[in-house]
Amino acid sequence: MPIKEKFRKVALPYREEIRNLRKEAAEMPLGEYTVGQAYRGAKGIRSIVYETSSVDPFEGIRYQGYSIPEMLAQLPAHPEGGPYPEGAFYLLLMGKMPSEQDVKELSRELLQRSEVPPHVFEVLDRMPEDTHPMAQFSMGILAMEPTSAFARAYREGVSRYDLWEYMFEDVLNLLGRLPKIAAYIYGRMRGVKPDLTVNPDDDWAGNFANWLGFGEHQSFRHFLRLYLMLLADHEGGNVSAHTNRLVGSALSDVYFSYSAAMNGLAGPLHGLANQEVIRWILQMKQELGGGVPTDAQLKEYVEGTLHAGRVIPGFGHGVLRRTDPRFKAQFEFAMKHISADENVRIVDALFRVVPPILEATGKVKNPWPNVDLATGAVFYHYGLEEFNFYTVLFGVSRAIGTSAALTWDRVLMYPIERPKSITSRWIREQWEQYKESREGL
Ligand code: HAX
Repeated sequence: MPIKEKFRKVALPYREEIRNLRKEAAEMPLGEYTVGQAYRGAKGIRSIVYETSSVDPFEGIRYQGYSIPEMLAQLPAHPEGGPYPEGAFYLLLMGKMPSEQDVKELSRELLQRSEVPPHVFEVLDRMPEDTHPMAQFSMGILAMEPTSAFARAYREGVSRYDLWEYMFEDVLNLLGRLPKIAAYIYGRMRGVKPDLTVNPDDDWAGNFANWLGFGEHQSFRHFLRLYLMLLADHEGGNVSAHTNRLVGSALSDVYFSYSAAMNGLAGPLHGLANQEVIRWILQMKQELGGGVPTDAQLKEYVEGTLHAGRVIPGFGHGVLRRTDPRFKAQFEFAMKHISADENVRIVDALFRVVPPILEATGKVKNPWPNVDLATGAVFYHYGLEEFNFYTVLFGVSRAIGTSAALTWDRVLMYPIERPKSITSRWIREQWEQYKESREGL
């Protein structure tokens, strides 16, 4: 019998057995936490120290203590619109709001570091054109590894106390180069070689918009800044930030760690959800004959998606328990600038229709929109219709926060991460003893 068939006979009954054990033993304490939490992806277990940001389940993210509305009010903004994302990096790293001057200096420094070693583009050119842009992005980042100052310093025996300085060099180079790599990938998707000339009078995100081919489009540039600022950091436990930190904790350099982080961001339950939302909306429109569906049609479509055993993209969260303020900021932008757009109107309708349906399942802990619900509708409206590319934009943003955090990890010399794992066999044994001890009471 083929090994897969043999394994299926073992795996499926075991899955059932563990499903029962998870239910029965969910409340059994594991130290301060429970078996249920261990099985649910360590949700709510405080075991990561992450310096730059923190998520409150009801209020959302705070960068160094500043909420999204506070940042939108206080971060320096470009005259044509949008907070400078470099400002978020400054805030996350330094713990205080940058001045206009701080942001301009940083922007200039990142642009000076934006040159991508030519071999990186050659590596990308060797990949089949239909390779998912996130696979290209991850590969492009990894291809820069030979340029790591941190790896060289480690090889040369630099003291552990000083390694963070080399990490910081890598981080700045990474942030400088990522927009060019992303723009190159976007160009490949459209069969064009982008003009990657730096305009020193433009900001970091403005140059990125130029390289993507949207330089003349003021609203796009405005939204791109907003987007890159909003998604930069979301504390340390989400898949991309945690991966970056975990891999970095082995003293792998930032090219290794951020490439790995991007492989996690590429998952549909995480960053890929931004492409999945618009893909799902477009498919819905096609199946329902186009236009904005009625609420009744939407309800039926959403229920059909659930019955097919799929998730509703753009809703739910591992930590948040209210509508994500990062969604609100994007949605407010959309309602202000492009409220007549069909996809924006569908997002508006989904915001109304989906939460009660998810709530009625009785199991979804957060039925409200997450950060990814409105993104695609806006980029699509502005002509960036290649939705497979959206997660790359997320990836450029996420580098801002995770790199600031990783720099702090090295400054503070946090050790290699190595949480204790347990087996289901061990849990079952503990569970039997626990039950016995409680029966004796
Ligand atoms: N649609 C359908 N079912 C959902 C759901 C959704 N949007 N959100 C949660 N559920 C289900 C879960 O699959 C789980 O079902 P099972 O018990 O049968 O496994 C149950 O409700 C309880 O899940 P939860 O505790 O509420 O949520 P999790 O922490 O397990 O998962 C997810 C959080 C974000 C992965 C989840 O809400 C989801 O799959 N959402 C849709 C995908 C999505 O939009 N992801 C992007 C999230 C934001 C982000 O990270 N962006 O990068």
